[in-house]
Amino acid sequence: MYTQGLDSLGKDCLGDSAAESAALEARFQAKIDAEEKIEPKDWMPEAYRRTLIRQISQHAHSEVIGMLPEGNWITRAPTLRRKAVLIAKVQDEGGHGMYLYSAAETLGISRDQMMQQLLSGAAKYSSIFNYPTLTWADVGAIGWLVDGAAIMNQIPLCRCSYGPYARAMVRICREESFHQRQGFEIMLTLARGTPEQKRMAQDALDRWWWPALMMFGPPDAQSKHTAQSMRWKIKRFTNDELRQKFVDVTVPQAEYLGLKIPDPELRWDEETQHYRFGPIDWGEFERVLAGHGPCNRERLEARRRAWEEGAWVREAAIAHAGKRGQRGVQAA
Ligand code: BYC
Repeated sequence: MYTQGLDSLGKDCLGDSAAESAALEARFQAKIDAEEKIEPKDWMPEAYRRTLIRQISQHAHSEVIGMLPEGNWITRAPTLRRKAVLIAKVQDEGGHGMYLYSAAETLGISRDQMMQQLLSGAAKYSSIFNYPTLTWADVGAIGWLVDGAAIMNQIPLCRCSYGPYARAMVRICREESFHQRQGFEIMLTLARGTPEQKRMAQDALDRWWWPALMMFGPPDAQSKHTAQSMRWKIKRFTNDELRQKFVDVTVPQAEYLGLKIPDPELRWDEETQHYRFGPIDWGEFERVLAGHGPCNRERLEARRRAWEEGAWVREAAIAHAGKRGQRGVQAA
């Protein structure tokens, strides 16, 4: 539905003279500068469209792949309440993926194409989901740190210049904030539990801290997309700015839990009024992005299997829609 008209807009542009293209671009940027939303049928530069497809589809893939590490603990959640909450959270993540795929479809790419990009390895998904969930405390650490980092990154996306993405993010952020609290509550229970439970919580923090900082992407000096995405108001803050905000809010939370952030260089800087933290191992980040993280292969295998095993559902749904369509035509 949303993609109607995109083709004709594209063709109009092909015929434009350089001066007309420049005028269209200037009008487009003026709209963005005036904080107006860009909607699917509006004219947009091809690079803006491509950037959004890349970011939104990768975001959708991350949500769907992100169901796997936590889904791994549904059968082993320690109580019925924990199990019910975890099922709901994982289901929310599937839902976020669906809104985001729909938002990306408004830019003229199909869900099948996005899925092929994921399964072939052409599209990325968040590095964080290539780490294993070894204990129940990891479910707490994911909620607290991973959803915490996600919120920090995603609240500004509610003001993204592209309307469908911004609107999808409003609902997603509300749910993410609930997810973050349930994770923190698991960590609090463990941190105030037996010495063994506290050790489990500390061990989870030790393993998830640095990968959570990597979620914000490469340092600004190496981020190839940030400058342009900021001009287009897709991104409102740089990767390093968001990483710093996350550290500033999370360190006091760790102190409240009585847990220690695994960074000997971490300290409060009176002058800047921010926490200073030690160097991030960007070599590890690059290895994970290149497919060599602890769980990359397993995650993609699980998605491939789900895609193949779901083929009959997609075929049945298409056949059903076809029959309903025919009946509709006959009734008309
Ligand atoms: N992992 O120029 P840069 C969740 C890539 S899901 C993998 O800074 P950009 C949740 C980047 O794509 C969380 N790849 O890029 C779900 C680019 O490669 P390409 C997902 C990364 O786009 C379930 C290259 O590195 N959140 O919250 O300006 C349970 C250069 O980077 C990563 C989103 O997707 C990474 N960590 O900035 C719990 C949010 N970082 O595409 C929680 C939306 C960078 O050129 N996305 N890369 O091949 C964004 O805000 C931005 O895309 C990023 C990267 C900040 C991630």
